[in-house]
Amino acid sequence: MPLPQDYKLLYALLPILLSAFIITSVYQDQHKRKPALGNLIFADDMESRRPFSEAHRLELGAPHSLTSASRPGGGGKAARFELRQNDPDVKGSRRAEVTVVKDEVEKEMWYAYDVYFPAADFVDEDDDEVINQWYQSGLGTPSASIRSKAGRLQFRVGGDADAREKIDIGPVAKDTWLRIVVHMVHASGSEGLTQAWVNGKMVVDRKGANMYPGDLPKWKVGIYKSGWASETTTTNKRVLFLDNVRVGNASASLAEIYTGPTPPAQQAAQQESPY
Ligand SMILES: [Ca+2]
Repeated sequence: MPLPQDYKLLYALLPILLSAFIITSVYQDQHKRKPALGNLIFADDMESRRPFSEAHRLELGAPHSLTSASRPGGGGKAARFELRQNDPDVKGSRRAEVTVVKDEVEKEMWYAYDVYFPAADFVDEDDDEVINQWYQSGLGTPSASIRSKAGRLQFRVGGDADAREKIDIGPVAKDTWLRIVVHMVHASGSEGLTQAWVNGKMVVDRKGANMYPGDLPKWKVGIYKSGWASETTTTNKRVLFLDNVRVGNASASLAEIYTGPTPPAQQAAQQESPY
């Protein structure tokens, strides 16, 4: 029996209607899982079972390299990084690192995280390690990085690999949370800008090149200890915790990127700074 004209039209349109329904569902599902971030292009409070699940790439050599842990001092969860001297090499050296953003990096950016160094598992020594770096692929040692060395945090930055400036930004305070915020205009020329705050206090305000000529850097956090690839040092283990990792674009602000529940001004008034 021939179908009425209306049914023929319905059957003809059915594949199109179904496709539209599926596309709409997938879009809505993605929308539900990714809340609007405003001017932030990455934000992870580490409360999910998998820390850094939305990051660009994980560079981990062992099961202990990156785990989900209780936030020291309470208040939910944090990401726990552990690097051991005898860990397998990852990309030619000892590292437990995450590339948070790569392709999303633009000329002007904001970066922020909470970091916690446990006294028992982060013993001071002269041999340094990188806890955060801006790395330009194929161009060797990072043009900008935050390192720990002999109990001090050091911001190393410049447009010439052999003459990067070393700026002391305070002690590697133990068993307490440090909130680090960095604002950068990435440039290999004089228009470059590097600003940093620790616990709301400005510790770097530097104009000038903060990268080598070439592509914009990717941003990495974790533990990278190049010395351990070829030698032992006075310790064989490094542990740190990260929480509230955020990356913002040029339209972000210090208040928006700040990694604490309270704005910097109030925070400074309520807490005694270790600096
Ligand atoms: Ca958290």
